Amino acid sequence: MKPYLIATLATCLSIVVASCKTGNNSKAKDNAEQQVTVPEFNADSAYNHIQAQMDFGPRTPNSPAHVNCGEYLANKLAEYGAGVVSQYAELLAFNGTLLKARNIIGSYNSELKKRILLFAHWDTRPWSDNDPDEKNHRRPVPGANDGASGVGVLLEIARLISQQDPAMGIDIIFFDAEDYGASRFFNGNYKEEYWCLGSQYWAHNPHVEGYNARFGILLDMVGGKNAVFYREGYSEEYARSINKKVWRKAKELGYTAFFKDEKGPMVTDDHLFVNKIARIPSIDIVPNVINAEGSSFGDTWHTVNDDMSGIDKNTLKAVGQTVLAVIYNEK
Ligand code: AHN
Ligand code: ZN
Repeated sequence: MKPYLIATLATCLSIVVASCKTGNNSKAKDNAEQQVTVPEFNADSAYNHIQAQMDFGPRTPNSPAHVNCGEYLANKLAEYGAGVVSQYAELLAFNGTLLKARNIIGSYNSELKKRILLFAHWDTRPWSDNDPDEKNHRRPVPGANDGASGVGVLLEIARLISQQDPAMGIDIIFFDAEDYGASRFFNGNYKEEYWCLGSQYWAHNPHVEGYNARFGILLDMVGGKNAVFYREGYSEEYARSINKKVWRKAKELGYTAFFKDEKGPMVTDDHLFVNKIARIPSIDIVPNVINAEGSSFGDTWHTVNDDMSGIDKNTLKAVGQTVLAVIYNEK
């Protein structure tokens, strides 16, 4: 055989070997990409984030505790590596009160177009008007579950994101003035727009011009004992595939006792306005007690008993781990 022919054959052979290797490598890489590791949600840490908010006292809008807790939450997101923006607005409540409101937004991977929005309300209700004792109706709700729990779970998620980068951009919003809806002793007409003032403001004035996200998840009252989460009604209407995704993941992780794969009632909550006004398909993870008397948010809802004794780490874990698995598996 002529020397140049041998050389040509050898070259061809090495190219075949090389491309063969490349083939194997890219297959191995594909497999590796499918198996993301999801961080371990720490329910003790989430619980401590709830306690820290409770230590300020009720976070009633226009109170010093509200101002101080808002500052604390913005600093906490910054400590966990988020880019933080605060939106300040004076929002008009149903009774004519001007609320000095602050939406607190923490962003990760801000340069990415592919984003997930996670949100919860951080204010607490000025009136415990669902308390069995009428004498308590004008006292503020402590807001361990109704307020602090969603924020506590999201702060724990922020802490974990700071340690391990997900493939998606993530925005965490703590909405203000969600729970200032008309009280039982208000004599006017009921309007659902009296609730969720902070999220309505943000939906009309997003923190980034033209802001969009693939989907949104609202966490509301996600720390109660024996909480059961049904696929909420508006979420089914606006973001059915996201409900499916979340309830499927919860089942995979063994949390079917908390996540019941059945349709639940419609709840006027921050996600409604994120859906209707900002047009980001969003779901609400919110508990319901459904029995012969109808449906409710449980015994402590809008009562003076919504305190730390009603918080269960098992519920925090089920919700936190499910949401983490959803966001880390998205690409
Ligand atoms: C209504 O009661 C109309 N919506 C429940 C929204 C809410 C209040 N979430 C927490 N507190
Ligand atoms: Zn409430």
